[in-house]
Amino acid sequence: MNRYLLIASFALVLTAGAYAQFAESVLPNGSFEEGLAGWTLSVTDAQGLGAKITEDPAQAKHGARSAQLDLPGGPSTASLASPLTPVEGGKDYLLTFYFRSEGFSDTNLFAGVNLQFTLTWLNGEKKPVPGPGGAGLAYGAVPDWRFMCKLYHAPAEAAFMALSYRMSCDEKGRPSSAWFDRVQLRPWPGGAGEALNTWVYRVSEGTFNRNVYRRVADDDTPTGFAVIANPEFMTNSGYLAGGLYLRTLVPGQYRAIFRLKAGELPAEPQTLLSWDLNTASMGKLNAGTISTADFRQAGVYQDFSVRFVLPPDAQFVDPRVAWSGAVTTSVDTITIVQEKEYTPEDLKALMD
Ligand SMILES: [Ca+2]
Repeated sequence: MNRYLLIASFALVLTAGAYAQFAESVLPNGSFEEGLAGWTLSVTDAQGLGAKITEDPAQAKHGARSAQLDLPGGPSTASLASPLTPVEGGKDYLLTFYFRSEGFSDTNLFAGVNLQFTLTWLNGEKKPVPGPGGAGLAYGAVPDWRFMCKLYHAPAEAAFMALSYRMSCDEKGRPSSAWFDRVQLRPWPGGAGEALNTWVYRVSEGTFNRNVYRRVADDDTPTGFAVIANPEFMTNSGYLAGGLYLRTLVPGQYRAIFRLKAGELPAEPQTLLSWDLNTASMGKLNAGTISTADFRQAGVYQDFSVRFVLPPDAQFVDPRVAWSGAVTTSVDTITIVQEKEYTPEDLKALMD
């Protein structure tokens, strides 16, 4: 191969690499183009109201079909579980899907009809293992297809994942339907990206629940202040950090860094806190827990870095920490690092 050809092929590799973060989905028939093949349906309808799960050839966000769950009002449930999808334990995965709904509630408050998604992680013997779960979807009707996006860290023992959508209606619920399409679970490459932009927020300046926690002097922080949760003085309630409501972040890839200190590290590890990256319209972009076992040393600040993908229309991102009430915990800063700003091509790869 001559010199010029070499240069040309190198350039090609670079171009391909710019979008390589979007791997193929490992979840089979996520667009329901093969109908409900591979999915497991379960309907409970003791009164014979006509609850059902069908493929819908009239409505689709991707391709020509979607899955439709129908509850005609009255006590009934319908659930739709994905094929068992092979995953690699300890790796990150990006779950994305579209849904829309009719009926439900006019007020966004619960009116007898509930819709949620859950994740079940299973080991090589297909036995469930603990891991990050799903969330409730909107109580109010969502007339237009809504994009959902969430980054998951597969438990170390996981070999499979199953996603399921569950809809339920009680005696007060009105007739309701929900549609799902383009369900994707994409392996997400590991490692932190380069920092394009970095924003540091000091929690002690006010983004915490002041009714519960206190701002205290702390010589271990650059500002000399931190917010503390101490089991001697308070019980578990309220956000130890939260309320930033970041509205200026553009769609892209980010990491959030929670800077935390644990007062002591008990011999028997305990959950110190839970964290999440909450949004107005699409729930939590990522969520998890931190245990005392995750700290190297008691009384020393440590950074906990978590990644998230921000699609358009999230309205805001609120990085939050909820204390578990057991061990004295201090929080210094929340840092947001932008690793990649999505181009229109990236958004197309994420959302199409
Ligand atoms: Ca489809």
